[in-house]
Amino acid sequence: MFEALSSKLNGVFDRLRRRGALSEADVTEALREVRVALLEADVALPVVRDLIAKVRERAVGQEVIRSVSPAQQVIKIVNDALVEALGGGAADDGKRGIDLNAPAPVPILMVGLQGSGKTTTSGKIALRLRTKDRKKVLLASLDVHRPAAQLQLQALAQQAEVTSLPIVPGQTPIQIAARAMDVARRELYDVVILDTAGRLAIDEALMEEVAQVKLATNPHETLLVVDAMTGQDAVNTAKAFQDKVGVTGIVMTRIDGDARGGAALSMRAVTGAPIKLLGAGEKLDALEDFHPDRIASRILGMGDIVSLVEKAAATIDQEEAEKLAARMQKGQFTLEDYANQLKQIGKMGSLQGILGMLPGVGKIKQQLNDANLDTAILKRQAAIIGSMTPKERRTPDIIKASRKKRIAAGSGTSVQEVNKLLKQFDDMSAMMKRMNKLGQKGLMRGGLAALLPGAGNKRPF
Ligand SMILES: Nc1nc2c(ncn2[C@@H]2O[C@H](COP(=O)(O)OP(=O)(O)OP(=O)(O)O)[C@@H](O)[C@H]2O)c(=O)[nH]1
Ligand SMILES: [Mg+2]
Repeated sequence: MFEALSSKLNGVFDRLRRRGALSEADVTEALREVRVALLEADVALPVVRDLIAKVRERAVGQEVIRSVSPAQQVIKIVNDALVEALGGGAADDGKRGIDLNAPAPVPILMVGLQGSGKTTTSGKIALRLRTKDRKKVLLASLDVHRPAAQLQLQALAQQAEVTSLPIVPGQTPIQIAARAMDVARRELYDVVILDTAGRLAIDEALMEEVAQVKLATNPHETLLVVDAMTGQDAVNTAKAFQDKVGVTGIVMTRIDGDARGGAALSMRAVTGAPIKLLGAGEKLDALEDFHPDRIASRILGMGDIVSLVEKAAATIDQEEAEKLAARMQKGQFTLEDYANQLKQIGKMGSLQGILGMLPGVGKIKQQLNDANLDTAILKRQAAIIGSMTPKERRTPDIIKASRKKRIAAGSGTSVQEVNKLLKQFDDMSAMMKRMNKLGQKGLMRGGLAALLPGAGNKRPF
């Protein structure tokens, strides 16, 4: 979501780095560019002003200009200011993630505009609480305005393998909420998620309905769901909800789209409410915790290694990965291993999303877009390898014209594609040799770019 902002800021900082010694005028000029970049990313004006003022003050106060690596210092100061704007200050400690620290059943109320993603997010939260936190979750839809709304939540509950409150036609939202809490108390649920009806705009009647449900259920969390794609409107919506209903946290959805990211940066300052979660896709597992420091790193192009490793740890088979690493080190990496790896990567979701978390990837991002790299390609490659004999997988050198034809036919691809895969595998083997030579330290220093066969090469792997 922060790609445009990230690439602009990187441009500014690259120029700063090239300068070496910085004059005060250099810093002022850089800050002017940072300001423009933030405004273009749709960050609210008062937030931009505040952020720039803070950075300027600290940059002067710390005598950046005379320090050893002035550009790095400026970047560090901007980073810290971004983290603060995103709600990373000490005052916000303990306000991240969903707070379940209350007597069970803990009610969570979901509110927001029409189509912002309340129902989907309810399902996502239910799935996460059941699997990660081992909670017994009850989902209840209070949406009596849209005919299929209650069935939609019921279907999501099934997917998440949690219970949904039986639908009783004709009940009011308050009656449904009361019934949900009653069932939850009797059947010893840990958490009750109450999904409310959306509204087109800040509609007084519906707002009143939410306020009443809130009064009746006394939710421990009132989560406002906003669509990141609506930019500043999301911030205005949040402000209105905060003033009229009161929310404990914000869930920002559709960060998988090309939103400019300004809303996320403005939210905390304008509404006073912390962003707690991010929705990054339509699937139920596309829910991320909001970590201000990690987001700031992503914006500044430093990558979000922590999230990447966490994601990998959750999806990749540890034993498999260790075996693979051992074989790589011994130079025994085969096409079979490659097929296994493809499967694991496929499990982690979109490649663009994964690579976006890596440091230094900004520069090759375009390359990746050009290569149109997506999981569909991975599946085709897996099919190609699947059509090979075990011997061919171990010694791909024996794959000549007639074998290529057979493999292409067997996998429903073309000889060209088979050739491409074999070439790619060759490149990979070469890369692994380089990786061994580079060693761990070199890898850290050069980042991913060091592994690529020649910077600027069109082939990403
Ligand atoms: N790409 C993407 N789509 C999302 C995300 N969250 C929700 N959606 C999609 O947005 C659409 C609307 O989501 P809902 O969960 O029905 O929204 P809602 O707020 O409950 O809508 P109403 O109940 O009508 O007010 C659905 O098609 C979802 O799949 C997200 O994080 N990313
Ligand atoms: Mg809904």
